[in-house]
Amino acid sequence: MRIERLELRLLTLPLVHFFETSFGRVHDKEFILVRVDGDGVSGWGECVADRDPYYSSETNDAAWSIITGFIAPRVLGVDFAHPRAVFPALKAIRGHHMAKAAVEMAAWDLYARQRGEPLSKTLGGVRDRIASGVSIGIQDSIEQLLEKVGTELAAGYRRIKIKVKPAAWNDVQAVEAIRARFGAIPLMVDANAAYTADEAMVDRLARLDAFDLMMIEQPLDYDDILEHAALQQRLRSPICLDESIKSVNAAREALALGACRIINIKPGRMGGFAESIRLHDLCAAHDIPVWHGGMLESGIGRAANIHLSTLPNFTLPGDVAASRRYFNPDLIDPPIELGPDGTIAVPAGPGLGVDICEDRIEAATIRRHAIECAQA
Ligand code: OSB
Ligand code: MG
Repeated sequence: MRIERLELRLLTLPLVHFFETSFGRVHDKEFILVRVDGDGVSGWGECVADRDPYYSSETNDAAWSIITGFIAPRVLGVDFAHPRAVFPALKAIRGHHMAKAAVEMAAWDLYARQRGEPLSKTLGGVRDRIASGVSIGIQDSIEQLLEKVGTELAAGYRRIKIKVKPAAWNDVQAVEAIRARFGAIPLMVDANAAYTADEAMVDRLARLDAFDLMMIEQPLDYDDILEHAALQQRLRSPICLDESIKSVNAAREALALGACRIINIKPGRMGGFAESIRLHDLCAAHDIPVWHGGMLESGIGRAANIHLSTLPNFTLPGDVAASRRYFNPDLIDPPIELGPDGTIAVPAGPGLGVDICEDRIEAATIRRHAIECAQA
């Protein structure tokens, strides 16, 4: 596989509903799309960096400059026997996993399309449908939150995750109200690192712990594995790490110290599919179940997430949900839909297997840049 041309675009798309986490509320999504071309075929990758360095230190501006200045020169015109060779070829560049992933995942799509096989097959997947859950942001009131939970349960989603933070009614009262209204539904919370390890905060987490949660996601700081290990000792609920698992090495540390019992895999955070597969395999060897996280992706990144979710150790429902929760219209047609049993079909065509609406991409593009291989 040889990439002859790489095109970057920055897009904005309005969200169907605002999304609020412990670091703020967003009404639209700004992201980079990467298109790579080789042998008359195109591959697509969606970058999950954001406008702001809040979930991660990477921003769209940083990713743009790293891709054009450092990643593109290391992949353009290079003969890769397999897309798993792309991440190692970028070793000289430290960090910037989301920038690397956008290009690496486009290379996997290109390779799978050139072979005429669905990406799930290239990645080693074993399923043709994936179990789907939802991530519900912080709302304006408990009543609004309960209404959202009711809507998503009625749609058939297999588990509900709510965002929490240690303020007002945004954690213990919210969970208490959901349990009172909906009973023993599969429920979990995601704090996006909003708690600290001091006694008052740990007490607050211990109160959440009493509600039979499937797991508590990333309660403490994004780079603090030691405190998560101490906290896991005090909680009955499994801790699931998201932000803290920035590499396979970080996961090895977390598992060795007992900092979590579940891991959320996001290929953007890991630097692409190859590192995500290594993380998946490491977790399987330690009997640690994994699920696929989400970053409010458009249909392009969403399709990629669906393909990766078909690997065998993705045994818990992930944050990969239907397009209509995010964008209307989406950048793909037909959009990703939820079946009545709370599962999503894995696209069967070559590569991502979805029809990309280039006219919609064009309309949402605010900046673009193409780089061609010198001898192409
Ligand atoms: O922590 O999982 C997270 C969205 C943006 C940034 C971080 C996270 C999330 C989500 C949304 O929880 C998942 C989704 O529905 O795509
Ligand atoms: Mg999370």
